[in-house]
Amino acid sequence: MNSQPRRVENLQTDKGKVPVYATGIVEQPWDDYSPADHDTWSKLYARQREILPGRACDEFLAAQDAMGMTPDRIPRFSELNRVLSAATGWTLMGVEGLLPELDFFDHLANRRFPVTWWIRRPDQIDYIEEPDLFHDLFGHVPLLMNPMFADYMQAYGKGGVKAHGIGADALQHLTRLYWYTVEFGLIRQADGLRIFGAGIVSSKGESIYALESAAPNRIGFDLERVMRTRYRIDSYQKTYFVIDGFEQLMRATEPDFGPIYARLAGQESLPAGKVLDSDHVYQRGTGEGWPTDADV
Ligand code: HBI
Ligand code: FE
Repeated sequence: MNSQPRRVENLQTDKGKVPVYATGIVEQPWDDYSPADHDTWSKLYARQREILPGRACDEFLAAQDAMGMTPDRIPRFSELNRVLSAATGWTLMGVEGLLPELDFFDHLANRRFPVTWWIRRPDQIDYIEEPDLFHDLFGHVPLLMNPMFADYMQAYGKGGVKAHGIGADALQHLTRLYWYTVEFGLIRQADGLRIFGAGIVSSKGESIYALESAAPNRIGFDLERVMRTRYRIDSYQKTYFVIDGFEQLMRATEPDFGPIYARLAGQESLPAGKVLDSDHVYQRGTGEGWPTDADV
């Protein structure tokens, strides 16, 4: 489908110029995808599946195979939903793009994952700023087949709805938890560190960088440490956090976050590249190539 989504051009908001997408749920226009769209999916799928064995965690690879994603063309959400809803009760729904946070949290809280219906153009194959169908479907969706991760994502959504009611600081702290786990998380396996974050598994460059580069820090996951830590939007991460397993994520979201937000309110946010004496350090990065501009 060559027509790009209805994108309300960069509105001036209190956060400066941000791309604001027309929100709303859309049926996947599967018959309208062009041959170029299917070819982009197929190229990206093959390229990632070429480099992910040995890099992505076992659960991710097993789940992607169990879902029966079609490598040669864009999968139909309706077909994936049959398998996914039977496995963990999650369903996919098509959206135009980034949703307002409360909408997004509410969908997660009800086991609905929003998937962008359009895929990047061929000339964007190596990088696209906003999440497209490949990022969401290839990156985020497979792990929703894993019961522990599926529970974590729903708990995160419920927490997000609550945090939205508390205020911006709570939301900022919770967004960092999403960023350093769901998007850019690493996990420890018996045979080494592996990737589970969607932002990494959907990117060739970062799939290699996150595990093999000497530049970034790799630090053991600690909930409040993560929630204090700024991050990068437009470059590879300066720090990757490593969970011991999905149970650790589940346990982390069990307590009421109220007291945690209260504690965090009195603490400085940490620069993305900082290492604390209290950190469990897998790698203290060299910092080579780190951007010098401000972290988010
Ligand atoms: N909307 N469709 C979509 N997908 C996301 O991943 C997403 C979003 N809106 C907000 C958002 N992510 C982030 O702010 C999360 O940290 C909440
Ligand atoms: Fe994402």
